[in-house]
Amino acid sequence: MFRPLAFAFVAASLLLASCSKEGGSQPDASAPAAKVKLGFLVKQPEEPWFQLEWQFADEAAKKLGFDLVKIGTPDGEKVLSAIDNLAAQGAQGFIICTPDTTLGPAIVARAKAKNLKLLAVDDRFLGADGKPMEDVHYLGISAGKIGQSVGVALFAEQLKRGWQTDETGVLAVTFDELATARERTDGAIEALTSAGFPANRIFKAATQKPEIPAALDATNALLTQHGDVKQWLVCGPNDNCVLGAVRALEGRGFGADSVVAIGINGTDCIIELEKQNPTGFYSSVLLSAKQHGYQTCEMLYHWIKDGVEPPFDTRTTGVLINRGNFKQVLKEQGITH
Ligand code: FCA
Repeated sequence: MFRPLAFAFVAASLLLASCSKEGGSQPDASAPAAKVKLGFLVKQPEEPWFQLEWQFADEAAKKLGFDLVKIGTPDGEKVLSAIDNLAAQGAQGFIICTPDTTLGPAIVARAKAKNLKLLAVDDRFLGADGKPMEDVHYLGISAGKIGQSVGVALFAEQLKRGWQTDETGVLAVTFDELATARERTDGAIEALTSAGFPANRIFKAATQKPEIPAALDATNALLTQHGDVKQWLVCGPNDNCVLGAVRALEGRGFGADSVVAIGINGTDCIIELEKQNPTGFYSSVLLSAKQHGYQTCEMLYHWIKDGVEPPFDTRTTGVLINRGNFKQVLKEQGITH
């Protein structure tokens, strides 16, 4: 027998139940949580260092189960449009190595406007007062200490080779507009002078950009003024700056017997160390791309998902690699398999 009243009651309660579900007034434990989406913006996507950061970020995305959007942002305009783009895609935050540290305040403002959390990696934001923005979460290298280890190693190689100081020069490729770069070369120079290397035999070649062609040009300009130097010790902010110097020195007949060059990154020099015949590029400080790519993602992910705010300032170290140990160390660090 059909009972209209009972039917109306059941239908009405079903309707109510579905309304309350859609209105969200009742928490629904069975609904899947929205997937976290993070951006990873880098200033020089062509540099192996940044490719490796991305590789480790991909590993973190897979392990933790978030979506990763990788964007190359070589200038300020690209950074701002990348932030807008991430927000439009529903991302909750991003990690960034900015193409210019003075963009810091503009990046922070745009991220805030779009409700995105951010973590700066490698290159620390500068405020309008030219000081580091200490209220922006940052993970970078212990630049001064790493630079010092380069200086100590260069001095040891000079002694080992028995090169006379009055015939030897230090060539420091510098990029002083970037604090982490300046601290690295300052550290190397400080270690060399405190070991006893004369400051007046240390020459700086300021590069326009931290990359091979610009460093090569800067070194060429410097070498024309120092034709009397017979052996060179070379340092710089990263592998590519040092490689540029090594190529310029080769152009003037300086090779493995008269050059000891030590880089930083340890990622952009792998092809160099794999060359059958040694070049002037002697070794590098391998930085921890895993911490810069994987750990930064992990920090941002937990901040967004679990409300665990990362520390404001995290610093990483490096390990010296050369032709003798690089294959082993790269394997140990999960860079090669
Ligand atoms: C800077 C340099 C990179 C890398 C990174 C850790 O961004 O430009 O090559 O050394 O710091």
